[in-house]
Amino acid sequence: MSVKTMHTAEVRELLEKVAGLNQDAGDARVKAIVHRVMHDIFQTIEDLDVTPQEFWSAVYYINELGQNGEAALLAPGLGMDRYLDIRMDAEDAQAGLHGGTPRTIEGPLYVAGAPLSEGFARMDDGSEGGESMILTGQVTDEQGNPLANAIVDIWHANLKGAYSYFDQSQSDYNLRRRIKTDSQGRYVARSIIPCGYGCPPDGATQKLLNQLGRHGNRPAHIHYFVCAPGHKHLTTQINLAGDPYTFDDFAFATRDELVVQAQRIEDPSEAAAYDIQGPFTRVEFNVQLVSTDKPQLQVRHERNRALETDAV
Ligand code: MBD
Ligand code: FE
Repeated sequence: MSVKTMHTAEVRELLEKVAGLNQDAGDARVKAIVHRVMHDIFQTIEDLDVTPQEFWSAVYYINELGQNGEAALLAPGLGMDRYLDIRMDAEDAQAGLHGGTPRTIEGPLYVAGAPLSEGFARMDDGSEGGESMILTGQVTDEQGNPLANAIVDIWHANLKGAYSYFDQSQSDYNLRRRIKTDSQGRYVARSIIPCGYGCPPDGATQKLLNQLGRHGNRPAHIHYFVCAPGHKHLTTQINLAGDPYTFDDFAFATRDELVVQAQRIEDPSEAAAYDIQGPFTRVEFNVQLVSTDKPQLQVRHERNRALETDAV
């Protein structure tokens, strides 16, 4: 069966009423988006001959996704976060804003208000063991001048790929810290090497990924927000080289410039300098921020975030 009804006056009028186009009340922008999206869904049903059975399974799938709180997890899995980044990169290029450390997606697991310290922070609570990590770097402007007092907001997973707050077995703000750079623009974090993330195997996101023949894994990665007055806010991540998923991330966040090679340090005197017993792994990530006088570009864009109040 392949009937065509999208061209009829009946369907056109239905879509207009659905989106409230014949009403004065409401929001014009929302109406325009809903009108377009519903049109495109109807068009998909027509073009692909979607059956009622297929349609209703999709409706109840959305319920399941919401019940699990996984909508913001499926989004990056379907490349939507990456697509928004592609658009922002293109907007920057069009505005002549070149250079700086590349952005990549925020992901759904940020928690606002992590402890803030100057120059150095220990991020892990010492409860897990694991390989000690010294994560360090310098924040500069495009000319390479150090940016003192930049805020480097870092978060990453534990040895199970789980994030504190969402994983209630971890202590508050475990593996989440904000560090203010020193006079040389430097930050140092002591933590543990994270493991990669995997979507909940019985969750709604993985269920759809299975039907697409895809896995739901991310490589070991570390998230960053970096900001400094007069500069563009940066949302990014680093991926640790050598992870089997480094170039096969279900969330499409890997960018070549953001893959870092960790370095094993065996020298006991270096470990002692950080008060670490035995060998550790050093990860260096330098950040270059792009200057802007536009206040709206100096802060992260709005989005629902755990524990976020007005102050950023
Ligand atoms: C993560 O840790 C993450 O960063 C993203 C984008 C999706 C799921 C888990
Ligand atoms: Fe993550």
